[in-house]
Amino acid sequence: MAILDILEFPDPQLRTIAKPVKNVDASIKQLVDDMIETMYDAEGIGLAATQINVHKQVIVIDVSEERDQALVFINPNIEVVDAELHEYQEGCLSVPGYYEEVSRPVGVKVNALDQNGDAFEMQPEGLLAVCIQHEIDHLNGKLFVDYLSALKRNRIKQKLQKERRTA
Ligand code: QAP
Ligand code: CO
Repeated sequence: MAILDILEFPDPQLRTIAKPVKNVDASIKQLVDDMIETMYDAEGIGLAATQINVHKQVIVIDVSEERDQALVFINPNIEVVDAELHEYQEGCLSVPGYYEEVSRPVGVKVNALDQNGDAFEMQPEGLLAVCIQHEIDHLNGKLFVDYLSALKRNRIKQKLQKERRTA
């Protein structure tokens, strides 16, 4: 297992569109294990492969209190089943230290493969529904700051760049 480096906004690699996984083979299982370890190390609830500069459709999420219920989504497909919007204060391991309200549909249905390559479907609720939408956005090169005003987004960008210069 390995802890991987997480790209930070506004790294242009975060805009890369991830490709579907053709075979859930040993290298993908290794990637999933490393992503789970990286997510726990960073104290995150979700991580997309895009964030570690691997442009494959792989996501790991754990919204459990005990941090022992990692979920794996390979080649996820999402469908909105309840378009009513809810606001949630989101953060992102690629935008450390910043949290802002984002509106997303409350009800989604997700189809994906698990780490064994087996297909499954789920209708997540609450935080899990928010998180899966946030992580699928990463696979499409999108960040939660894209939902904010340009003013807010640029302010966050400048502060992050300044923090890195003086770190
Ligand atoms: C996405 O984000 C998410 O700023 C996952 O200093 C977040 O795990 C979806 C984190 C909230 C829905 C709601 C952020 C850790 C973790 C930080 C994360 C930080 C340390 C973010
Ligand atoms: Co994120």
